[in-house]
Amino acid sequence: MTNKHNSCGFSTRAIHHGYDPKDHHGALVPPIYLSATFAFPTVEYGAACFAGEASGHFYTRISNPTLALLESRMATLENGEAAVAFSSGMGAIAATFWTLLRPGDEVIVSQTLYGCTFALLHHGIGEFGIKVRHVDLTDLAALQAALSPATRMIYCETPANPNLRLIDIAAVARLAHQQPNVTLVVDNTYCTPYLQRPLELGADVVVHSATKYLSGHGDITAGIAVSNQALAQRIRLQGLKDLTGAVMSPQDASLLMRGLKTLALRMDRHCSNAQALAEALQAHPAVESVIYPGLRSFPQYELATRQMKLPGGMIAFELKGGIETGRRFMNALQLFTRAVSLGDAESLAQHPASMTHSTYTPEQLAQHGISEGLVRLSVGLEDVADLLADVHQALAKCGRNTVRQAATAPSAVR
Ligand code: 7XF
Repeated sequence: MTNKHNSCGFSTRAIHHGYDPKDHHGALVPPIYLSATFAFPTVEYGAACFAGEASGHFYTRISNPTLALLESRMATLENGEAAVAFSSGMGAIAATFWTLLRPGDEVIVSQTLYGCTFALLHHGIGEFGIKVRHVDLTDLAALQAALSPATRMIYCETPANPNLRLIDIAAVARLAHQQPNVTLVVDNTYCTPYLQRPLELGADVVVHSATKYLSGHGDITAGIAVSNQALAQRIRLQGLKDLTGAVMSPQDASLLMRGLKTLALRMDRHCSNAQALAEALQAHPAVESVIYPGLRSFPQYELATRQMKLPGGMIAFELKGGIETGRRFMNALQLFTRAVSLGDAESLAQHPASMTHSTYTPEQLAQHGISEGLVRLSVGLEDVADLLADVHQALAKCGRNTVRQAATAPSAVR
């Protein structure tokens, strides 16, 4: 694999790293190796592959040339040594948990997490003898008090889905590493390595839902874990190969590499569109509160500017009148699509309490800072004037009773 672009900038590496057309009949776009299995020249070579003594590809659940190229690109973009590709973000997260945790271990997790990660902790590993402790990781004294000799992992999202709370990765890493055998795992889905690189701040593993900004076009589900060579190899050989089998398809790896080529351009646009929308929402009399790391009113504005290159493409906000007004607002949107997921070219709106975070009970939602009235926007790549016009027309309508109308006419709901 050619690595002559190692010293180049982010976008150059996202486009070129690890590939030279000269080695592939001049093909500009890397070929997709669809093969599930790979021929052994001899029985002895095959046995050496299985013993870990030969480095060739032998079965796609363990490695494949197309996946290997994607993995090397993700590793360089996150400034890690190695990456492992998965069929979904949950595949990457589950494989990381199952690889690094054993019965009797404790995992410290931040207060707010994506709903299925929360479910995996409470209805998955939490039921297999692993103690899950939610700690406010913005409170370093609380983290210090929660760390015990049994702590094996600290896990967080920053910004958190959906309330955008931030964790100071460098500060948490310093505390984590005072103790041997504690791994800090950061879900970097909301930022991508273009906005934030947790490994440079001291994290040990970065996980992603690559379904989102990394692929960027809403046409695949995918996940990635990035770490040092030793940890990545453990996650590959245990978490991927044996414990989940959640391997990414080579076709999806090709689509993901296509997405990576425009990641920097897209993120710049997501962020500038989101900034304009957040400011417009904040200035509107129907809006109760807006959470966006690019607003001066954001409680962790200083941390956001220090830790993230730009404030991201996600906004959470509440309307006066709470969730009833929020529903009317979402049903009145015409350009925004009512859908979960995020990071697509299309702008999306959803209601975390009843959708992405419905794995929490109402009590847990309150306890974990996800309010009932919160509306989440994934700001897309459309023209900002059109997005502003859509939000303004929906805000103008949300005082009126459009709920019954939308409920009886589902075709009107995009
Ligand atoms: O398995 P997936 O590729 O869907 O990724 C899971 C996942 C992991 N981490 C974060 C921060 C995520 O946001 C996700 C998926 N979230 C979507 C959302 O919040 O809209 C899922 C739709 S139910």
